[in-house]
This record gives sequence, structure tokens and C-alpha cells, in this order.
Amino acid sequence: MPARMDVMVGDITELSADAIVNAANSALMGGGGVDGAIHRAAGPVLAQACAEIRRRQGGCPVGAAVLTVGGNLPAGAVIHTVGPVWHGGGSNEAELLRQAYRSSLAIARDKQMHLVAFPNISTGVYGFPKELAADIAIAAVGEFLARYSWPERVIFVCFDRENARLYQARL
Ligand code: AR6
Repeated sequence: MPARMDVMVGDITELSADAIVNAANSALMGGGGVDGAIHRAAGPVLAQACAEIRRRQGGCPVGAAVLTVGGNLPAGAVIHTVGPVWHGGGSNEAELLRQAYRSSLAIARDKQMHLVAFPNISTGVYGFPKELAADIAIAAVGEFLARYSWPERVIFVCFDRENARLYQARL
């Protein structure tokens, strides 16, 4: 286990990181789950920044990521990524989830961020099996960190009990 990965149980909106990652939807319209919590904590400036991206590029495809300000969050910025909806596993879901992690990390690398925090993308409303998602997330982040110097550290912030148990067992 690379020393640059950590697990924490809690609310990602409370974290002082260079960026926290949001499990958004392609329209960047906000929603429930972690997306709703991040928008509430950040304030209306976040929805405005998302609307600007929508105007510019129509939103964010599944597996891609975009960067916005962090508004009132303790974190300096938000990286919005869109994980896949789980359709049973035969619709390229695993690769799309990998891409969501990699696209987010590519932004963090580009901006030379020290610390980035991830929620457990796609494992809520989008229904991705948590065990498989944890394996994919840890492998994707581990491979990226082994290859690049930025971000220096990644924290997986687990909110629900099952994800916390899965990540703690692996890290
Ligand atoms: N901090 C950290 N993790 C959280 C928090 C929090 N405050 N709140 C929830 N989680 P979900 P998805 C965890 O449903 O499956 C939204 O409506 C939660 O326990 O937020 O990628 C978007 O707009 C779960 O493990 O995201 C999209 O439409 C994880 O966050 C859609 O949901 C992800 O659950 C995206 O679905």
C-alpha cells in the first residue's frame, strides 16, 4: 500500500484539501448524496460555476472531470467527476469508473495539488457494487500515484459504514 493513500470516515465537505472530488451528474446540475452536500456547503457560487461550464462545453461526460472553485468549502476547489450508473457490469462500468478517478487525478496533477479527497464515486444512487468499486478506486489511484508526483496525497473519505469497512480492510 503506497503511503500516499489514506482512508477516513466522515463528511467530505468538512475537509481542508486542495480539492475535494464531487460525484456529480453529466449535467452538473447538483443532486442528492455527496453532490447535494457539496453544493449546500459551498454555496450558490458552485452552481454558478457549473452553469458556466455547461454553457461552455455542455456538461461533463461520464468518466471525465472538470474543476471549479470551492466557494465556502474549507477545500480550495472542487473537481467534479461523473461515475457510471451500474447496469449489471456489461456496459463498460468498470472502465468508466477507472476513468472518473484518473480524470480527476489528472486535474490535480496539472494543478500540482498536494492533497485531494475522493468520495466513493458511483456507490450511492448510481448503484455500483461497493466491493468492486473499492478495488477499482484503490488500484486506479495507486497506479496514478506510482507514476506521477502530483497529487502528493489522496484521501478516500467514506461516509457509509460498508464503504468504511471495505476501505479500512484494504488500506
Ligand atoms: N461525504 C462523503 N461521502 C458522502 C457524503 C458526504 N457528505 N454524502 C454521501 N456520501 P452518491 P453516486 C457517499 O449517491 O452514486 C447525485 O444525485 C455515499 O455514502 O452521492 O456517484 C448526483 O447528482 C456514497 O458512498 O453518488 C448524481 O446524479 C457516495 O457518497 C448521482 O447522485 C456516492 O453516493 C451520483 O451518484
